[in-house]
Amino acid sequence: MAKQVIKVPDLGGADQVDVIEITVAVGDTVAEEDSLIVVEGDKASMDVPSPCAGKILSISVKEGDKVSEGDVIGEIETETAAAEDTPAPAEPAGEAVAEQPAEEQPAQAASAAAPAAQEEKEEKIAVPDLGGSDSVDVIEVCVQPGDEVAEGDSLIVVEGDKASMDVPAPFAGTVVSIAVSEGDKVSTGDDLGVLKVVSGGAPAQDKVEEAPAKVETAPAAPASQAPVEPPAAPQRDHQVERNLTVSAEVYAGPAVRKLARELGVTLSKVKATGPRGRVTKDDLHAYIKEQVQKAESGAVGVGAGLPPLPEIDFSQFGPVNVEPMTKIHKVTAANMARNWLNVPHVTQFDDADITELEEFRKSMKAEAEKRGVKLTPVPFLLKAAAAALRAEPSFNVSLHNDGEHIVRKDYVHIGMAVDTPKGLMVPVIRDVDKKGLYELAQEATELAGKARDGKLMPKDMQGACFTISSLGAIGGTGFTPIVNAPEVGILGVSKLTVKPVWNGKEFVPRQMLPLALSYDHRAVNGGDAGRFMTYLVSVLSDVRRLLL
Ligand code: CAO
Repeated sequence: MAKQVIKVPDLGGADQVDVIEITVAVGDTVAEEDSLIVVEGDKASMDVPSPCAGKILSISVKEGDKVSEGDVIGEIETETAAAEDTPAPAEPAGEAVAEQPAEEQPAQAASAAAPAAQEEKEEKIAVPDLGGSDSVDVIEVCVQPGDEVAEGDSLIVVEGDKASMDVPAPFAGTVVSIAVSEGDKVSTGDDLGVLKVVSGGAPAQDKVEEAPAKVETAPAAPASQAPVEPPAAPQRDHQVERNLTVSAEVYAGPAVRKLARELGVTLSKVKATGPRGRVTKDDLHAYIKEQVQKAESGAVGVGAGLPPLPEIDFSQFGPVNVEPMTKIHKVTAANMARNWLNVPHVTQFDDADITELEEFRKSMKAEAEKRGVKLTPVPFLLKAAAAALRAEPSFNVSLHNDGEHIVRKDYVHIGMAVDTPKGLMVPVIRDVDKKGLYELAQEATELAGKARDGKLMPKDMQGACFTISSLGAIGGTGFTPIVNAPEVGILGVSKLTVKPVWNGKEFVPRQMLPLALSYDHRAVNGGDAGRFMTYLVSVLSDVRRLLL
């Protein structure tokens, strides 16, 4: 048995990188190449693998530390006889990496040396030295003809078995053509395309010669060949940026990591299907698609980072019958979940004294029937709500998608919740403020009939500014309706009851209509809601106000 000091290997020129993860603990037995720590530079992360199999004796770094090449990571007790014979190297683990000095690396430019003149010139570019690995996959083509690139910008990303790297532009210029596509296999010296030098100065073809990026791709590379070979000079940064991250939890390339960061996806949640458990771009897309589908279906627990409810087999408690939900039911479920989660709801309550309204309505019933309409409280509610929306326009708005504007509406369309055998539907009555009670009664009856017969067209259910949900004919003393976003308010109407009301001298029986006004507190303040409700109640209590 022998003790060996483990040091930070060559980081491809990057210094003072952050230790973002310690993947082993003292006492752990590790195999060659098992990840010890994960470090992260400005743009990419990489693991530092164990140079040999053995038992971790100590760890000298902690998460959050900054490390550079040669810093001590810890100590390992080697297991093998060979290791025992070998004195613990004092060199960094990276020392074990097969060094390939820059000067030994072949020039990759397929073109002639660049002229120093100011004239524009097209230059062929070639795949640089891949560190002895041939036939690596092109996993990303980062540019297209016409793109302007700066020296060092990524042209393509290639990936071998263990690492990926970008192939940077050897000089600034305009991409004339790209000779490879995603999925191609390329080797050192292969034609990559043509770059046109942007302006004065030689295309630094010599830079490619000086600094060919390298990547270790051999799947069976011994531990001593860490996944990162030290490339020469300036392009080493790019190599480090593109190294795959291997950690106990996630194995993914920089491009996938970047995309995950942009999309706010926690990579550890993504099911990996790539070689050796690598998370691929397709995996990421599949994960996002799944999340979107779940969210759209209103699946419980999806959204707002809520933990999902456990699946329960109800048959264990008694006989059950599992039936498919109707399409309307599913859409309603998704909408309700979305609105409930997105809209900060407040619900305000009041009772409207509709004793006089009821007297008037009943007195008009016969006449209404002669006209072929049924005069229920709903047309009055529609008319009163329209008047309130005009009087208190703070409710006749929607929040703009950009989160920075309010859309104020100069029309008054009101949705009416209809209970149908297939589920809840909300047809919309247009320009309610411009229509009379008979017209509204007729339209409400027609739309409710269409809803129940499944004959509503999509346009019949669009464009509402506000919704009325009346459960008056069904019963209940009150309920808190869910705002139907992008509307910002909804009125829940419950069953009219006769209540004793104090008139200053005595209690008198009055017909009181319970109202519940839910609103989106992002758009509407309590004061607005109070005014809206007070106005609405005053109109319902004395419908003559509608004439004012
Ligand atoms: N209190 C007491 N009685 C009421 C009432 C109330 N608030 N509202 C209506 N009524 C009475 C009507 O006057 C009518 O009685 P008459 O026949 O004696 O006149 C009776 O109840 C039945 O009315 P209706 O259902 O035929 O018509 P409506 O205009 O009241 O309602 C509609 C139309 C489409 C709103 C209703 O049929 C409906 O589907 N309501 C359910 C809405 C719903 O599901 N909301 C919940 C959505 S989830 O938030």
